[in-house]
Amino acid sequence: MMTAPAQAEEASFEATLARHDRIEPRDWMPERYRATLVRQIAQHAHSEIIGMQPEGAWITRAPSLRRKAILLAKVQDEAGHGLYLYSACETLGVSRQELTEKLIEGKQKYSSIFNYPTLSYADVGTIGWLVDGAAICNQVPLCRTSYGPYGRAMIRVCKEESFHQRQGFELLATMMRGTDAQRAMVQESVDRFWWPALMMFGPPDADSSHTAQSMAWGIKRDTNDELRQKFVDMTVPQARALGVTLPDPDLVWNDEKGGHDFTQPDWAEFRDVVSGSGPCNAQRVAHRRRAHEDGAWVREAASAFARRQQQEPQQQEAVS
Ligand code: BYC
Repeated sequence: MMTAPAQAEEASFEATLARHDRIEPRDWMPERYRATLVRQIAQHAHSEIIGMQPEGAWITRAPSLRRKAILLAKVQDEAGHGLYLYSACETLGVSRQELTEKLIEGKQKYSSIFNYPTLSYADVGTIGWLVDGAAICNQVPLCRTSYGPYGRAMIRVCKEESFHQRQGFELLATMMRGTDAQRAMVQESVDRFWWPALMMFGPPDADSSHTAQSMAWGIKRDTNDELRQKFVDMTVPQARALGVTLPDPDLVWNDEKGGHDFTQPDWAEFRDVVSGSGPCNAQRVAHRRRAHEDGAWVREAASAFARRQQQEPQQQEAVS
C-alpha cells in the first residue's frame, strides 16, 4: 500500500505530465520512468560518440582542405552532442564513467546505423543527408520530451543536426554535378544506407517493447512507425532533387493515406545488428575501449589539477 505522501508525489508527477510541463531532476519520479530515461538518453549519447567513427575515418582522406574542415567540425559537433546527453543523464544519478563502462562492456546499446562501414567518400554525404535527416525526424519531437534536461539538450542538438543534414545534401549535390563515376558513387552509397536508415527508428510499433509506456510518460511524442513514415515522405522529394533513386521499387505515393507506401527493411538483419553481429559492432566497441584506455592519463591529470585547485586557497590562507 502506498503512503499518503507517496500518493501525493505520484499525483503531482501525473498532473505535471497532464499539463505537458517538464519533470525536473529534483522532482519525484517513478523508478521505471527514471530507468527508461537513463536507457534512452545513454543509448542516444553513446550513438553520438560511436557515430564519430564512421565519418571520422574519412577526415584524413577528405578531397580538399574545405571538405576536411567541414568534416572535422561536424565530427566535433557529434562529440559535443554526446557530452550534453551524458550531462543530461548525470542529472538522473548515473555518472558518465558508469555509462562509458556499460558501453564498452556491451551492456548498453547505441544506434544500429553505426555498425555499417563507410566504404566511399560519398558515404560522408549520405550519412549527413539520410542519417542526420532521420535523426532530425526523431529528435525534433524530443525537444518536447517530458524530462527537462533531455528536451533542452535536444534544442541545440537539432539545430546542429539540421546544419549537418544540409552539408550532406550539398556534398551529394556537388558530386551529382560531377563525373559519371561520382554519380555512380553517390547512388551506390544511397543504395547501401537506405535500409539501415529506415531501421534507425526502431522496430515496427507492433514489436516495440517500450513505445506505449514511453508515449504515456511523454518521453516519446511519436511512435517508431509514425517517424519512419515522416522520414520517407520528407526524403522522397529530396532524392528527386538530387537525381538519385531510392532502392525501393515499391515506393509510391498513396493518396488515400496522404503518404508514401514503402517496403520495410529486413527486420532480421536489424535484430542481428542490435544484438552485436553487425558488420562493424566489434570494431566500433574495440575502438571506443582503446580511446577510453588511452585517455586515462588525461582523466588522472584533470583530477589531480582539480584537487590542487581545491587545496590552493587553504595553502594560501596558511601562508598569510
Ligand atoms: N539501434 O521498444 P523500442 C546521430 C532497441 S545519433 C539500436 O522501440 P525505444 C548521429 C531499443 O533500445 C542519434 N537499438 O525502443 C550521430 C530496445 O532495446 P532495449 C541516435 C535499437 O527506446 C553521429 C529495443 O530495440 N538517435 O544522430 O522506445 C553522426 C526495442 O525498441 C534501435 C537516438 O538515439 C536502433 N536503431 O525506441 C550522425 C534517438 N531501435 O533497450 C548522426 C533517441 C530500437 O530494451 N532514441 N532499439 O534493450 C529514441 O528515440 C528511441 O530510443 C528509439 C527506440 C526510437 C531509437
